[in-house]
Amino acid sequence: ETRPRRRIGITCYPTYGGSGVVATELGIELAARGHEVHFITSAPPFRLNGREKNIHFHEVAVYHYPLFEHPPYDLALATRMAEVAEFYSLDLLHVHYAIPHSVSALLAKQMLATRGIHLPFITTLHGTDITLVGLDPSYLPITKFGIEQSDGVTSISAYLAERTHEAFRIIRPIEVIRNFVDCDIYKRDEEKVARMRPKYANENERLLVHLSNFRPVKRVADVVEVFARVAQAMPARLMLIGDGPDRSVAEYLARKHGIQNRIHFLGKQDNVYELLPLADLMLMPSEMESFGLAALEAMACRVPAIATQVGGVPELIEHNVNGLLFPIGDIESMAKAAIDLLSNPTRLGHMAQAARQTAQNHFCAQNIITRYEDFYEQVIAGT
Ligand code: GMT
Repeated sequence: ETRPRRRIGITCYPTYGGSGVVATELGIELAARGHEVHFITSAPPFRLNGREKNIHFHEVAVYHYPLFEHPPYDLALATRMAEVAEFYSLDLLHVHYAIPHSVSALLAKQMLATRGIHLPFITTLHGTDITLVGLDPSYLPITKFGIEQSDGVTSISAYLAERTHEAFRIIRPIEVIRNFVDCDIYKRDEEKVARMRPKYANENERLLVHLSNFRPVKRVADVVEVFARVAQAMPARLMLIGDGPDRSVAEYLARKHGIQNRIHFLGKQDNVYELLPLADLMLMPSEMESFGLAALEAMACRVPAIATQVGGVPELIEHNVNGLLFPIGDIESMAKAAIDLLSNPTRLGHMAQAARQTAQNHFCAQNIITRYEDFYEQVIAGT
């Protein structure tokens, strides 16, 4: 292996959402390959214990002065990025989620340039930074600017790259590097499943799962509606993993349908790789997913998903092969499909196997991390 070892700064939202998960996992994988990784974030990324080899954490502290109605996080971040980059001689900054991270990185780069230090930065687009937040007219110009000024831009699906080109009228190339999963951690271990599953479902019951941050875009109400129909047709239980604004809606609907004792509200969980393999089927009826990392994590654990045909999801799920896709809000079709599939163990088994195969063949960390490493070299060489 002739690849140079690099010093890389990573910034993300550390505690919430898929972009933070991807950024953290990427940092862990890069460190395992010998690179020196510096997380520059507002809090420690949740999967880190702070003692991993080759990983450093630099907290961005925001100064609260009574005059500031809104503490200037973006500026505090830019300052910390510049300090860390200089102190540790970083080769590159890699920011996840455009707002405000690209603009802070640009400021850091400009601050360092006045002192003769060169610091290129890459922005990875994850989804809502483009589809929701970035399209709010007040955010659009600054998001577009941050993307255009980046030394390299990647997106986690082809859909998102296309969407960014269209909606932001951006002509610069965007490298599509899809999300990944550690197939050695996210897998089904029969012995572990046999031990843990009885805690969540009896042997005669089917177990469904949903994993998200319970924001309206996830349509958690549809999850409960679909499950209510499944639970009427067969003995079944549902694990709801995560927390967020729509959790009370889910609880309300569960009570309304009289199925609250069939649903495990598990809240936020760190080790989802232990819970996902226990399920037979995932429900991901989102209004939008630029990729759908939760479905990939489930698929790697041999759990196929019933999902919506939106955004980048079809780049991961092929209808009737490794999962099932439906229009947004089509609760009846999703429920019918879930009941049919759960009643047909052979078909479910084939789909589970195909789901694992997809994760292994196309989305395993090993291959995708190499794509990032190649892109880093390209950007470092080109700037
Ligand atoms: O979906 C969320 O609520 C979180 C959001 C984020 O940026 O953290 O997720 C986006 O990035 C994930 C990781 O790349 C993707 O798997 C999700 O599909 C994407 N969410 C949306 O596009 C709604």
